[in-house]
Amino acid sequence: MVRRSGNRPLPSLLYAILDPAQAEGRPWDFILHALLEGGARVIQLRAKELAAKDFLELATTARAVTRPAGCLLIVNDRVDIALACEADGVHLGQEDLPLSVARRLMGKQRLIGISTHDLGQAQEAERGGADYIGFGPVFGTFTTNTGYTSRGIESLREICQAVSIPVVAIGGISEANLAEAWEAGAHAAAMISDLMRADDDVAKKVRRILALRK
Ligand code: 3NM
Repeated sequence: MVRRSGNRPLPSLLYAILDPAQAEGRPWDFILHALLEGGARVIQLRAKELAAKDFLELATTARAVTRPAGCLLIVNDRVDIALACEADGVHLGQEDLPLSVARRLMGKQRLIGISTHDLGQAQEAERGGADYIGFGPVFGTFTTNTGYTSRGIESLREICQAVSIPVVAIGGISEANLAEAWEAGAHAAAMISDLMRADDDVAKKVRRILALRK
């Protein structure tokens, strides 16, 4: 497991989310390898449509390749699967297990990220001991219905100034606009569809993204 250091627990500006349901039929293991080859060092597994057994199989396979690559593995929604596959962390939404319960189960060393959509939620997650927050949707997204309108770059900036834990911008982030999220103070930018549906080589795309901030 990768250990946390201070309040910078995410070692990358890109928070890649691997979601097989968004991959338009491309094999998820192919995308996973391409993400790693391109240099992704934080990967979240999101598999809302998979049965627990299948999610665990995916997560266990992903753990086996992310560990030697030095890539953090975060499991979306499922504390049980995060623990079972020895992930580095779990990412929880507002409707998932409460942060205090998740912390008890996950322990101090593993990361817990919380999805937030307004200042109150962001501050509550920080007070509760989250290691980082997601904030969004920053831009319009067709990937999920968060129930929230696009928050915009200025709200992202406000959130980044209001909390001291890392903020991961999410929602409609693409290669074309993620620099705006970084400039607003986001520690990292999360991407699903722009990565899963990349027309060209996913590894090349990740390389191009990481090169934007060198
Ligand atoms: N959470 P894409 S927005 C999973 O605002 C998710 O919390 C959001 O997908 C939030 O990169 C979102 O394809 C979808 O827009 C992100």
